[in-house]
Amino acid sequence: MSARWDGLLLDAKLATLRDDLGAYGAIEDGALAWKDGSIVFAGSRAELEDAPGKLADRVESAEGRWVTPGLVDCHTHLVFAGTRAVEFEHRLLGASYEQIARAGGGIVSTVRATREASEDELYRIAAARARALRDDGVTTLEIKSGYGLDFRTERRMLRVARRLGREAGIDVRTTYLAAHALPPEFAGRADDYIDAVCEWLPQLHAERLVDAVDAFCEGIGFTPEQTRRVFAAAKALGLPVKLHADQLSDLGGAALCAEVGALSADHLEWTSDEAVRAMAKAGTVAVLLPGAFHVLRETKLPPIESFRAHGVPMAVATDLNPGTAPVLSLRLAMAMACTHFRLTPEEALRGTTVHAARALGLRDRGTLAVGQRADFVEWDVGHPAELCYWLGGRLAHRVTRAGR
Ligand code: DI6
Ligand code: FE
Repeated sequence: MSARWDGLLLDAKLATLRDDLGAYGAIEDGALAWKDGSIVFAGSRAELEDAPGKLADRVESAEGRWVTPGLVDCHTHLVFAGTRAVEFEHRLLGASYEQIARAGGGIVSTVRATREASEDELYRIAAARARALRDDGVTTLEIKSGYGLDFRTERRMLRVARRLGREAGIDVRTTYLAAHALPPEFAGRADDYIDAVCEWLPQLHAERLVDAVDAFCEGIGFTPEQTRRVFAAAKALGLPVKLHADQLSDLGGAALCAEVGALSADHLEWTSDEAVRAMAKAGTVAVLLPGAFHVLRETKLPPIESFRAHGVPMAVATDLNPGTAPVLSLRLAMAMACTHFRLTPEEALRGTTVHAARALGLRDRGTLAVGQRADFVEWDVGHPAELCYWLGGRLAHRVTRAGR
């Protein structure tokens, strides 16, 4: 086997996001090389030990572009049928998200449409969304179930997510979110439904369809007690957990995440300072979802200052879903994290790379460093802050995943 690198990119400004360097972990006269899908060199060009043509089979120029790690969207619900555009209109006329949910609309209306869709149909719809994300820099994507709420449809959603991972040019991590809402056939019997959710999990896990387990812990979702039961079922199978926590009220979801060692707690608008301290101790990532905050016209901000003060890593994700976040661009979520939550553009970029990877339990991506996966994006920008500055459009010049 040749010792030469597969590829070498020159004339690149690297935003490595390594902590040991300055802002953005920047290396302005940078070179990036990879072999067998992993980064083998990420440094300044002057440190290359030989002529580029001798080092690598393929040498290319980034033409002075900024290069970042591939973006990671660590919280999406992108497999679903139908839209909720009419519900959007109703909300603008004054109905609240909770009122619509309690009246049998909301999540349950997407469940009806998703149950009716075939696997191929769901795949086709979802692939278009995955493509939109990938084309603007996303190389790793988390996808939740949760619009089936019965065994067959939860399974179908997870199968579609797996197929996206095989065929859509993007890495996919799946999350089982059957505890998302109460399906009509279980009306008034939430505890029985949670029994069913826990019973379905081992079968889906045996089919290798589940990488993690999530729940919606909320007044219109499930109680902390019910959430604990779902987490126990996950733990019995050795699966990591995460949670939709403290989005519309403080039910202690983030604190529960810290207690059980969850990968992440997501949303967190109502999270208390005490819970933030517990998250810091436990190493739980705070996943911020400014798209849902924006669409629901929320005013209660997540405790950003407190996350900073206690060193809780903040990730940023689209939450791509038909109800609260029809967000087809991770960069747009980054922009909203800056404008609504006052993250700096560098924090937002760390939030969709190194911290997002950590929210998925992935240590092999999220920075440009030797040994990391060769997932990277060449951007048509003059400064990395532009990634958060432009609203919409497409800035990714080229997206490389595992060196290809
Ligand atoms: N929180 C969310 O933001 C999504 N699910 C959840 O538990 C919204 C899902 C939807 O409205 O369809
Ligand atoms: Fe969500």
